Amino acid sequence: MSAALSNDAATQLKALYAEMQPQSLYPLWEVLSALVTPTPRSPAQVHRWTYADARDYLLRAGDLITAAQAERRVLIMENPGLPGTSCATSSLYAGLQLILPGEIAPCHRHAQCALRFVMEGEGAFTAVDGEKAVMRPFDLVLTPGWQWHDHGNTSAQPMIWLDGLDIPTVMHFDASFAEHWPESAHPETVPPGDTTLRYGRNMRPMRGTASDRRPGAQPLFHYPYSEWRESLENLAQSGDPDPHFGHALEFTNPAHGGAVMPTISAHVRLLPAGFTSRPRLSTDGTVFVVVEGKGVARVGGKEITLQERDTLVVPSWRELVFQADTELVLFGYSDRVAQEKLGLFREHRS
Ligand code: 1HN
Repeated sequence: MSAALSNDAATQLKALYAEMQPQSLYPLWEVLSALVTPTPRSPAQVHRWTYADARDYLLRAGDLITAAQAERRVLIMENPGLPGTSCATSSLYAGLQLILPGEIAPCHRHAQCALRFVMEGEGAFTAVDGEKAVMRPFDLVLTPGWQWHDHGNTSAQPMIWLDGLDIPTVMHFDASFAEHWPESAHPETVPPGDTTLRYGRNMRPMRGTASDRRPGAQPLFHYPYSEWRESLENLAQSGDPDPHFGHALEFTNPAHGGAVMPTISAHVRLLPAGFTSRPRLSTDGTVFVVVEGKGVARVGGKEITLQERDTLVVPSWRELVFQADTELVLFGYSDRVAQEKLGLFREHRS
């Protein structure tokens, strides 16, 4: 509300509001400027979780509750600006999951899309529709919406990964569905690696044939570190870094060449030692994991030091600068793809 009201009108309006309220009616003019802001005003805060600290708490939880008891033994990385919401950004969730040797996290499926980014351990698996993706550090594994998934650890070491899900997005649309498989693990449907050979080689089984096994829109679910790191290295060796991103690669869905899932985009970037990015703002609040190296993130006047396996969340529309003290490799995921589909995505590069 801009122009001043007479005292009399103001008094009568207050009385009007009080009369309307029991009928769930409110004056827009009192709240309009908070609803339609000239630029985004996320209540989320920039925040870093140090891996060593989070890992310690997670292992302590591992002494007290099994994966089967918990269904998923996860520490939620909740944004301090969004208390009580289990949100890392306004639209995305982040957590750290632990599976100890011999454990199984039981099979279920849900409308929510999930990604796993492996932090530690080797040889445990996520099975997607009964196919195991055997995980190594910094592999990306997807469990797209409504695909059955269970996790198991047949290795001798604890396995820890970051879970990234679109939980707040699904909640926003009131579109959550979930169900449990009748047994703890889905029966093995095909040997590990089958999907990569079938769909991950710029080919696909002829549509409508019996060998076209995977859901058409989401065939691929394992993006190994060994492969993406080699591609990123090649990029870094053969050209100049982008001034805002450094050397950056987006993970794609081979079904259409776009983002990995309908609600989540994921990428990796490599910043050469000594590189400082140009400032950039974007509407997609992003969760980053430090894969290699040391550096600093400068976000709206705050300086945050970054070490290997730290998790950093940067909310929508905060000016972000990365400074690489050593060569710095980052993984990041955001809702960029969803915003692009809705015509909302914006960025500003200086
Ligand atoms: C979930 O299904 C997993 O499958 C992990 O590992 C974290 C957080 C909220 C809701 C579902 C998993 C989750 C989740």
